[in-house]
Amino acid sequence: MKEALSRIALTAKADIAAAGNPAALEAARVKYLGKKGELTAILKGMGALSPDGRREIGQIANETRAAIEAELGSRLQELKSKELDARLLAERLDVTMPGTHHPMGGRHPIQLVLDELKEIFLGMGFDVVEGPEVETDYYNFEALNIPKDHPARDTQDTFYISDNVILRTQTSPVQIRTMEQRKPPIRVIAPGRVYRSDAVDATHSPLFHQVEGLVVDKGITMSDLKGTLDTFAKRLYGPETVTRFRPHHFPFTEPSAELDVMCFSCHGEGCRLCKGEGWIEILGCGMVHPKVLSICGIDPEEYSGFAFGLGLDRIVMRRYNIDDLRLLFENDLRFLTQF
Ligand code: 2NM
Repeated sequence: MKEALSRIALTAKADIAAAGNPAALEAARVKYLGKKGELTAILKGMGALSPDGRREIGQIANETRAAIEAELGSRLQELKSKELDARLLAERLDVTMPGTHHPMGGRHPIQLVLDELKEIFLGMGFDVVEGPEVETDYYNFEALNIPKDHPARDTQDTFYISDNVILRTQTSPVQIRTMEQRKPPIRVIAPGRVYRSDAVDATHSPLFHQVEGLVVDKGITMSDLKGTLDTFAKRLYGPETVTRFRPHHFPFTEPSAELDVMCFSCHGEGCRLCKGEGWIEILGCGMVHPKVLSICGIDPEEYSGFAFGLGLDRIVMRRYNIDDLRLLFENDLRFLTQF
């Protein structure tokens, strides 16, 4: 029995050392100390021994058991700390590593300038209104007193979806809808995308942006138009800005004019920026035609109004010194991140 015990001590020691994980270690424990274990079998067999033999073997058996338990305990500690080391290694976090870069979006230059224009007109008591980009012939042309034979209606110039449905060529239909829906006093600007059948080049695009404005009330005159638009030009380009109104023609206004600002680069001398003119055209305007007011259900005997329209893209190009309109529509981040 002594021999059996020392053999058990040796094989147990080897099994415990070989156990690579807690489950294997538990199997080793059961193999030696479990109810049907090898050491347990020896203890059970001790009944057949003499009292002296029982004392002797019992002592050795207890020492063997204590030794196995001690080895199991220290091996378990060893396995646990190995497991922890492995986890720490696997989950290692290098807090000095550079973080993941999440690029921030920014506003498009067209939006930046539009926000400036909105701020100026909101400050003068205007509302911002919007309307559909797909319009009917009626709102885009008919209600604006644009006759059937007007060149703007040519299929060469306008995108037709059907005979009566088109992509709007200006944001004026939004002003018409506003006059139908609101009672004067009306003070609105209508910014948005507009479409014309143009080939793309450095100064033309089939999609561009307009901001139109409309004021209707009792006693509105050309002086209100001039004062409002001169103030607008000074807020946009600075208080030293000099403006002039030139007579023009639009079917939907009478009288009509164009507003120029004196070239801020050459102060009227003529240079590259103003193409030798000394002045830069910034918008078209006029007193709303009485026919247009009537069509919208507003009595031209009681009310009058003025309206204006400007091309946003060209103002953006001048503001940021952009020489090619296409840059505004290509969405190249190398360009867009400069604003
Ligand atoms: C312009 C120039 C002049 C204009 C007129 C109207 C409306 F609806 F009241 F008749 N809306 N926009 C207008 C007037 C637009 O763009 C160059």
